[in-house]
Amino acid sequence: MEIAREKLIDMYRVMVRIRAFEKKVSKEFAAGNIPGFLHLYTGEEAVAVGTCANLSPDDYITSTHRGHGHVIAKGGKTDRMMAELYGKVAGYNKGKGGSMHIADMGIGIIGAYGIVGSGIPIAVGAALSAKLRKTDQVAICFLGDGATNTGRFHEGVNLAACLNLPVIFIIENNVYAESTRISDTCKLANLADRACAYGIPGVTVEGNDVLAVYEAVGKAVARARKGQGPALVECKTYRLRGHFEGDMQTYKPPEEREMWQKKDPIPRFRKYLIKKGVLAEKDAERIDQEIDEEIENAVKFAEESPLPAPEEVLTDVSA
Ligand SMILES: Cc1ncc(C[n+]2csc(CCOP(=O)(O)OP(=O)(O)O)c2C)c(N)n1
Ligand SMILES: [Mg+2]
Repeated sequence: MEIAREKLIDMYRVMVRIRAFEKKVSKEFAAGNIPGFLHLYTGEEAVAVGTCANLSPDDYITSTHRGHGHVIAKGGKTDRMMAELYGKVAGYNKGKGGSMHIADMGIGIIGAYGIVGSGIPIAVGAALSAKLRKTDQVAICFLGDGATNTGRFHEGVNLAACLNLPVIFIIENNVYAESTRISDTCKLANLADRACAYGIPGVTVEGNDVLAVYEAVGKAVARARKGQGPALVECKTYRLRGHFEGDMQTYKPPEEREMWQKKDPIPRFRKYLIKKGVLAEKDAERIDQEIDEEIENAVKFAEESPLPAPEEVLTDVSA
């Protein structure tokens, strides 16, 4: 597969941006500067980046409680995201949604959902809309291994299959749902095998290899754009941090953590790009520095924005 040099470099840059954003957020959260709850995507960046590198701005994604990576990979701006996490007016949801609910309709991010599996029917609905409007848009549904055990998964994937909708389900199999191993709640070695219950293609890829993800999702997207219906791509990955920030992770065997640390997708891709002559060491360092500056500016942007006025508490909410 031939991928343009600029595209490869951009994929690296976006992975670094996700990592740097979350590293900063983790620090600011620990210092008490960010309210609420945080679920970091650290270690899983190749999944969002390899997937979204196949999309255009008017394609749709739905995201999860672990959504920073999806939003950044789809083109979300780190300053408005940071402001949202700080609960400030300049944030994507005017500071009222926080880490788990970032949306930007203008670039197809039709929501992140804290209720496990609830992005599934929404992505299916977006794909139905694209089909009825006869566009070539696709909808990507990011979901966790745990979410495949919800009723919404069965209903959503089955409906998408029966209506032949342009939606791709990206299962981020990071081994755990909170502290529960997927092997304790599902007897399949590969979650992609669930696809055959719905009569759609399913493939398992190494989720820490951004190019493997890019290629597998690319095939699924091409099929969907041609009207050939949904597909499922399972990306085997690992969250290098806890379920939430503050999780002691006592349920993870140390050897498992060590093994996955060695498979960190970012150093792995960087090494590949340098070896292939796509990137020189000093170019990679420059990208890392530029991203660090961007994230520092994002924090400044968030700090300078006001909190929402108290009288705004009941606007933009529904009940
Ligand atoms: C319907 C529902 N049940 C339980 C929870 C609590 N909860 C939040 S995240 C999570 C685990 C989800 O695991 P997985 O789908 O594998 O996603 P991951 O956190 O690993 O990215 C649970 C049980 C919830 N948010 N929604
Ligand atoms: Mg999981």
